[in-house]
Amino acid sequence: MFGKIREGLKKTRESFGKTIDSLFKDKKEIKKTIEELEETLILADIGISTVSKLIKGLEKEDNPKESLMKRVREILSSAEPFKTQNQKPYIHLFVGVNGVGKTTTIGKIARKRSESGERGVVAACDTFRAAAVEQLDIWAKRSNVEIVKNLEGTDPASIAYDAVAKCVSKNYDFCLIDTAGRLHTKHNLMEELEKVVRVINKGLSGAPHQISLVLDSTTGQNGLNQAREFLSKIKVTDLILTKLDGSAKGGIALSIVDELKIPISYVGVGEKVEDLVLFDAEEYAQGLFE
Ligand SMILES: Nc1nc2c(ncn2[C@@H]2O[C@H](COP(=O)(O)OP(=O)(O)OP(=O)(O)O)[C@@H](O)[C@H]2O)c(=O)[nH]1
Ligand SMILES: [Mg+2]
Repeated sequence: MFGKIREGLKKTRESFGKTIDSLFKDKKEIKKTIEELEETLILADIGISTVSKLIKGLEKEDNPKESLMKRVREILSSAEPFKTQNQKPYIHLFVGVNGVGKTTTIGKIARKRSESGERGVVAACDTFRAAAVEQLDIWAKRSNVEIVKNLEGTDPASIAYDAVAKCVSKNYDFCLIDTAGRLHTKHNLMEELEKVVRVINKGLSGAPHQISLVLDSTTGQNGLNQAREFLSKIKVTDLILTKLDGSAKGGIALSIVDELKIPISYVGVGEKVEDLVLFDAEEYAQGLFE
């Protein structure tokens, strides 16, 4: 059976993998091949510094394609894999720019946790759009979890606080906190996020246990810039790469791991509840090529 990550990488593989294959099959001068390879890697949204690592001295290798695949594998497994801790309640915060897939990802995780017998809440701290709360409400019902949402005039931090307090008092297993999409360049919104984190920590020492930055893989290198900004403001623990199924820019995962040294925890490969899978460096590397 083919894995979901491989399936999600179909578009990337069709442009990237196929080009690389034909590059190495053409009996051209190896120098020329490496030059073209460099271009292909950059076009697949792998940043320049990572590309340099991938191609350095490749022409001297006995089997350049094999060596390239090995290097890709090494880079993808270079960040310490993300491990969920066993805290109860487990407080998990989701952040990211607009429309990347935060709410959908929360819905998927809520369902998984609920199906495995855990009890918990989702917190609708997106107070900008009424529709955002409704969207989370639908997921909550589908997943059979409670939702904590705003009363008139409450701010995101106080909703997060209420949600955490509820989980503590009811001895729940998890709390998934949704936030409004925000541009990483908007200073006041980033400050609001810092406040949410602070207030959660007041509600439960050591929390949030996980802060996932959700990135849309179709945005490629721009996602890397977003990540840098978020990382400079809050303690992001891991990245969730969504919409891999619609993206030919799956190469971005290499830049993320190589440049930010932050693990990818999950990969989103579609809109349905089952379309969220744990990141697997080996399957990802393989899926880029074949
Ligand atoms: N194809 C595909 N679509 C996805 C994936 N994840 C999310 N989406 C879709 O992306 C769109 C935006 O998802 P949301 O979950 O609303 O994104 P968000 O980050 O909560 O957006 P804001 O709250 O507006 O910032 C929706 O139409 C989702 O169905 C994925 O892995 N693959
Ligand atoms: Mg949302």
